[in-house]
Amino acid sequence: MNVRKFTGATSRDALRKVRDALGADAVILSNRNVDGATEILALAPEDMSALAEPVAETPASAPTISQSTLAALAPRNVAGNAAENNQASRLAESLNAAREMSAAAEQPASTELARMMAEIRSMRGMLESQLAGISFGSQQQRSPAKSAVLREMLAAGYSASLGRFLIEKMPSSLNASAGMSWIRSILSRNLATLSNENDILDQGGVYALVGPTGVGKTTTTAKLAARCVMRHGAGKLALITTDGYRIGGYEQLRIYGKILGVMVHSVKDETDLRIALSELKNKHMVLIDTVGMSQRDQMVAEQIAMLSGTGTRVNRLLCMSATSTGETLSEVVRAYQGGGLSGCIMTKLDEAATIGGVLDVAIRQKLKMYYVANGQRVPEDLHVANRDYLVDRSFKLKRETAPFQYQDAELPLVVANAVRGMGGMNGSGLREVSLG
Ligand SMILES: Nc1nc2c(ncn2[C@@H]2O[C@H](COP(=O)(O)OP(=O)(O)OP(=O)(O)O)[C@@H](O)[C@H]2O)c(=O)[nH]1
Ligand SMILES: [Mg+2]
Repeated sequence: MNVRKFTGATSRDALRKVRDALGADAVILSNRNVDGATEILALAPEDMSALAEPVAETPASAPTISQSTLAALAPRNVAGNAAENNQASRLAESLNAAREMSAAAEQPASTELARMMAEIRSMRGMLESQLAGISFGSQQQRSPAKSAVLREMLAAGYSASLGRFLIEKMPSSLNASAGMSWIRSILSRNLATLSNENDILDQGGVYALVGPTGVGKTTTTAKLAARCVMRHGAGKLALITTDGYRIGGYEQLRIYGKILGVMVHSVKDETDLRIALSELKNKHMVLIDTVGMSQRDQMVAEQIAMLSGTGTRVNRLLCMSATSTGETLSEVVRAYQGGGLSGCIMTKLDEAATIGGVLDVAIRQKLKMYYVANGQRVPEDLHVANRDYLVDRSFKLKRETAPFQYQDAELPLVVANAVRGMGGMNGSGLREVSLG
């Protein structure tokens, strides 16, 4: 493959040079400004065929390794063994070549080219993941504290991608215990919680509790209703359920309503809900209990449309059971996100062996955590979320997770997989994690 560089005072000049040298069908790989001039990297059309060859086999013609890749590999190059060095630099070169080429995907000239670019992108993903594994392996040798911290995070249920992201940023001077304090403070800083319960109870408004089946929506609605009644009186609150057609659905909330002295309205569809909300607009607070549905159910989108189409602002609070895995919860958030969730409520804290997964998802998705439910008792088992307590607790929970623990030697693989799964070195949601 023969990538050529053309420079011109303007884009037009540079493009003319490309056309003169390589013809009208030249493939532009990149176009950027360098010191006020335009620099274009281009490829002759006949050279495109070279792109179809496996990238890993063409390190000799690959451009130089990028600075960030070098930085990731540097320690290994000093201390590591020669074979691994070679493997790492071959990977780095191939990765760089794949990167350069995938830049061309911005202007696919044909389906064939698009197909090749897709292949290149997938190779790039694979190479990035392998590099991450190798670079982590070398870091592991240099800094056992970082490995120990990562192992702790994984055992607490946090994702490998968040773990890897944070231990990379963790100051190397810290030992394992200071490292854990550092991690706790970063996690806590990034977990948004209700600063004061007045924000919801005194401000009032319409809140709908949504989420998968059986996570505790009805129970939590009753707990919230009780808190509201205790503070403002039963007359200020109304309850609505969209759970009218399941046997016992309406009944469950109606019983709680009766105990609290609050009317419970049952609605079937958007029109019903619109009418009910307009009749109840003089209420300080309206709580809507919704029918639970799997995040994989297409009805979720209909429910979001129903709640957003009433003309009244309905704040949707997602109930996330701490007993679900982080993977499941990520899926849940994606499905229920719709036009935007106001926040979340963690339920079943009392049943969960780890709560890192739910905290991880809340941090990554920037979901403000309002409350935490830790039992079946209404109204006692509901607490305003406290970020320091939750993060601390995530590492302190006694857990029977021995069969799920990773050995040191397995950690590089876990990290490599995390990079792959997140679609690159900077997984989604992680770039915005604040470190100080
Ligand atoms: N241990 C524990 N159980 C809870 C908690 N919250 C709710 N539950 C129990 O979980 C079960 C389901 O609770 P519901 O409130 O009916 O859940 P839901 O989300 O309304 O369920 P669907 O309407 O069927 O989707 C009940 O047995 C509750 O008592 C909690 O925080 N901890
Ligand atoms: Mg329910």
